[in-house]
This record gives sequence, structure tokens and C-alpha cells, in this order.
Amino acid sequence: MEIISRGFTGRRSPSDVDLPPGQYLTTDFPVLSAGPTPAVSLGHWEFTIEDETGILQRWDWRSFRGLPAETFTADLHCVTRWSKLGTLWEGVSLDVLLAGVRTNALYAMVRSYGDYTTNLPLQDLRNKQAWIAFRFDNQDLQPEHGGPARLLVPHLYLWKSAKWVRGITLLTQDRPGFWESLGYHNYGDPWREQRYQGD
Ligand SMILES: Nc1nc2c(c(=O)[nH]1)N[C@H]1C(S)=C(S)[C@@H](COP(=O)(O)O)O[C@H]1N2
Ligand SMILES: [Mo]
Repeated sequence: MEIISRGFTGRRSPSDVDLPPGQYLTTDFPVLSAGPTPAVSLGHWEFTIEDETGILQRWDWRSFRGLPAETFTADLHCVTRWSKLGTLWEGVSLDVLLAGVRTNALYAMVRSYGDYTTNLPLQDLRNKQAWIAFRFDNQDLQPEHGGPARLLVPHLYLWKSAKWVRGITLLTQDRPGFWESLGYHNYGDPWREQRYQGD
């Protein structure tokens, strides 16, 4: 008698389990930038949280790096269909950065050095879902991948993870960021394959 069994000892392949629809696995780390890599010196770097009335919180590099940081792993899903699983980062949780902010805003516009922007609901930055990351794979984050620091919001397509991040503007009304105004989906959930407007 032949016993055919999938077995319960091993994990199924990552492509079965962890890949959103329409994605393929890659082990390298492609660089996708809409423009040149901005040079941001640590001496001039700042991160601000603003609302329509002005600056609410501001950190320079020294005070930012004095905040409690954590290491975390994340699965990255780019809308151009590559996914990279289990990447290792170190960064400051947005929960830490938003802790002292009182606001009625429901939306956030993330701003980068070099003028890139991306929008998302403020609640997607809270509850252990988003970090300002400054180390990748136990090394300082390389400039082409967003160093000195980038947003990581891995539950959304990777265009929402703004490289060279410089701040967040809290909004009472949603507005489209760079790719969102060019036809990409306003929210960008890879599991619902929200690539383009109308998906
Ligand atoms: N400031 C900025 N952030 C950005 C981008 C960009 O062009 N500028 N590209 C986005 C896109 S489309 C992707 S897929 C990821 C790519 O990150 P990587 O180059 O580290 O792979 O960064 C996102 N963040
Ligand atoms: Mo992307």
C-alpha cells in the first residue's frame, strides 16, 4: 500500500504561504527610486511631525537616535511584483514618534528629502505597523535604500515606505501623494492586490 501524504513536519514553500497574489519571490534587494538619491548629512537631518497649523514635533539625528529603537523583520511587496521575505531592520516605531501628538487628523502625508510624498491613513502608522528604520541587515541603511532613514510600512505595497523620510504631515482630509496622484491605488494593500486606482 502506498501512503501519500503532504506531511505536517515541514512548512509549505514560502510562495504558498506568504506571497500576496501576483507576486514572485526575490532574494536580492532591487533599488527603485523615482529620482536621484538625495544626499542627506546627519548634521542637517531632521524629522518633523506637522499638521496644517505647523510643526508639532521635531527631532534632529541625535535626539531621534536617542529614542527607543527595536529590531523587526518584515516582508516587502513591491507593486512591480517582487517580494522579499523576512528582511531584518532596526528602527523607531511610529508609536513612539506619535506618542506625544494630540490630533484629530485621520490621514498622513509622508514627506521625503527629494520631494517624494506618499499618503496613508494615520491609523496605518500606529499599533506596531510602521517604523522609521535606519539599519538593514545589521548595517547602516545604504543611501540607495533610503538612508539615513526611511519609513517602513510593510503591510502596504513598498511605494508607501518612503525612503529618505523627513517628516509626516497630519491631514484632516486625504490627499494623494506622488504615485497615488499618478494612478496608483490610494491605499495599496498587497493582499487585496490594490495596485492601481479602481483595483
Ligand atoms: N523617497 C522615495 N521613497 C521611495 C521611492 C522613491 O522613489 N522615493 N520609491 C518607492 C518604491 S516604488 C519602492 S518599490 C521602494 C523601493 O525601495 P528600495 O529601493 O529600497 O527597494 O521605495 C519606495 N520609496
Ligand atoms: Mo515600487
